[in-house]
Amino acid sequence: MDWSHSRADFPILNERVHGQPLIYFDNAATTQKPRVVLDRLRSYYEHENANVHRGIHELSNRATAGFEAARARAAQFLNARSADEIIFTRGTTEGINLVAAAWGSKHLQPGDKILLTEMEHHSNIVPWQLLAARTGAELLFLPVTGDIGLLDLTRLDEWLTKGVKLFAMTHISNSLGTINPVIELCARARRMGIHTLVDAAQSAGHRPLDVQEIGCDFLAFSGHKMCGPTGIGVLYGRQEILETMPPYQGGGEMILSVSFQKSTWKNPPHRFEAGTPDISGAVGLHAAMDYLDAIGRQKIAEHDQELGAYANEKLAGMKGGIRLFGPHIGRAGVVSFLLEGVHAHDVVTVADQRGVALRGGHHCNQPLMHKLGVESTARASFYFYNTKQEIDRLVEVLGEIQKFFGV
Ligand code: 7TS
Repeated sequence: MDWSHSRADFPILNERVHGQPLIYFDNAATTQKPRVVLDRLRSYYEHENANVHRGIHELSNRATAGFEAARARAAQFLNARSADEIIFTRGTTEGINLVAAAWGSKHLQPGDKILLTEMEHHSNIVPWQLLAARTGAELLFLPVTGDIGLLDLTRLDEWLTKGVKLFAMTHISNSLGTINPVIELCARARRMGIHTLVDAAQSAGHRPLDVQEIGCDFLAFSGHKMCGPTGIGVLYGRQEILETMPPYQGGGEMILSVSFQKSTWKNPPHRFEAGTPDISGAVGLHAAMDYLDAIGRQKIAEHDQELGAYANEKLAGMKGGIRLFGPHIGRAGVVSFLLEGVHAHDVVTVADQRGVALRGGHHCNQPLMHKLGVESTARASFYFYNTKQEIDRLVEVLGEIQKFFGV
């Protein structure tokens, strides 16, 4: 497959930074946006902009049609049974907070347990800590094994015990590049009557996702990590569970009737979308989903894995000390590493001077970093518009950095 056509769809990839051609390797933080998404945002504001659901005038009808078409498209993108299972959020973080607040406060008792893994992003830890503090529930963490960063599945049944009410797991680790077997994890939880939530922030837009095949109860993702705009995301929730949940926030759009003392609310998904939503974000996300499916998510997944494996192999082959994190095979397009004797922030700062955008830090995985015995790593994360030549350039730049720091 010739990926140079896709690359040409992204105007920003022609930028120069510090006088150098840009090599954008920070896709786990956010991806770049193709022209079709930028054009869709512009046409929305030029021809359709109004508030949704409330008006009877033509523009309001156009905006509502665009917003609800995006919901139906998201349902199709995830193979949800119905568009009523799709809630628009600000992103993965808000999706998880919504479940913690609305599902958690209704269904959790003191002493109940929530199972997470040691490789979770802070956004799949902190909302549960807040919920635990409110309800008296307890958090458990499924261990990760060593630097290769796989979940210890041999011990999973020890953790899927009676008191566990929810198992929330990341699909792909944003710092290790581990791809977790979510179908198996959800099936094993379901057998024990435990609900499941999949954090798909790093997998949506990178591989096919089918919530019925995964068998999860909730799944959250962010539009901005898959070619869509910032500020929009999706929470999938199984309909019969959404119906049991009280609202997350109160306000306009989510009510049936309001009196001074009391309100009644709409059915899901509107019950969970108080206030004016990110309408342009939703229609922009619709364009992003169409764009990704025109390329093919399976092809994107294969390309990601090829780039991840290539980078892993090239970095492992570097002279001088380098520590690599994450699985050696079957990894996603995310590679974390440390050059011996050079702080991750210094690596990122010097790479930036050469036009290479990396990320250095704890990647919102502080407990995992602690477990690995490091404070931070440098990370290169890829998307389909990246090339092996760019990875070769990264290796060259890292060699220059080693020389510069005399290591
Ligand atoms: N879950 C995972 C696995 C993530 O990687 C991220 C963001 C989030 C949740 C939160 O997504 P948000 O869109 O709600 O912020 N990860 C990263 C990252 O790796 N670098 O910057 C953000």
